[in-house]
Amino acid sequence: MRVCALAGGVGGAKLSVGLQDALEPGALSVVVNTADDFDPWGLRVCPDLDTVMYTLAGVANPETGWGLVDESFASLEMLSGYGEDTWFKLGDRDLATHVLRTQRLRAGETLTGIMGELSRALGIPGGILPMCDEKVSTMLKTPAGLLEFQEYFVRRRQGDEVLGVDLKGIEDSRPTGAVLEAVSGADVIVFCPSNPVVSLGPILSVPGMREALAVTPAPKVAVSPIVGGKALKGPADRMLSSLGHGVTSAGVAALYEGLLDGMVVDRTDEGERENIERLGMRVLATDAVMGPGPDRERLAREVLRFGAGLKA
Ligand code: FO1
Repeated sequence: MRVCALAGGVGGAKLSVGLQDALEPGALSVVVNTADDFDPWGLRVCPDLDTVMYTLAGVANPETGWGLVDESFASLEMLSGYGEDTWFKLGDRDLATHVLRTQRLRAGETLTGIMGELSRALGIPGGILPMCDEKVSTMLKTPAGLLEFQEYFVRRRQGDEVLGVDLKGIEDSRPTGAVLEAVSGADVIVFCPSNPVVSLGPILSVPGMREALAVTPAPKVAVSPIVGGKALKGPADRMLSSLGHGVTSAGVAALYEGLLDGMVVDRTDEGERENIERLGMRVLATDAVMGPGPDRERLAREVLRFGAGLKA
């Protein structure tokens, strides 16, 4: 079975590693949000791509979910000594990824090609696919003005109310050939439990992506990132609320209306079944909050079984 997953950062990476463990080597492609990318000190940093890559390679920091395990921060301390503001914690080993990626981008290689090489070097059998090769930047409208995503997320600790989302550059982007192949060749498509606004939102906003998903016959299933009215991680609940969406699994399902055949929700949200079914989706209520280790593969297998049965 070939599977194409759509993912943001930490939450998407968790389910992706479960899918990788549940599938034959090479059967998983993960299409990853790149609208969080930015360029501190002139280096192209791609937080969601790297989070997925490090997690699938088994080298992610298990405490934060992002960055590398056994990391040191001597370079950052040196930058701080020069008087630089070091609010974004780039580790010494992580820096190697950004240095190499930046050098290769400047040499004219595509982000897709570079991530393919880096992830193969780390021993990942499947594909880690940027949503597009063009630069797209999430800009958030807040009472404090327009904020770049990492400024909002890391520097200001998600403390600002989000009043709007602008995806700078999205109109000039398009799904890569690798993304289109992964979508059209998949037997099941999985929307990971990532933030529907700023993680999966940008992927679905790449012109042509919704159409590619709509025409492929594979069943499409999402895992809700909202459980009992709260986000599993990050500011998704507050963002959904301030942008006028329901802070429920049904609210998330509404954002994916017309695209999905099924939605996996936590047992806590069994009561939302009818609201979701009204949107034309089937519902699986299970233990959708992933614990560590094998729990990820357990949920991945349940999602795949549910997905595969949807069009049978
Ligand atoms: N998240 C933080 O909360 N603080 C950090 O200092 C930080 C550094 C960082 C470095 C590299 C990387 O790939 C990710 C990093 N993240 C950090 C995570 C990341 O910025 C966010 O989790 C995502 O952008 C949201 O999906």
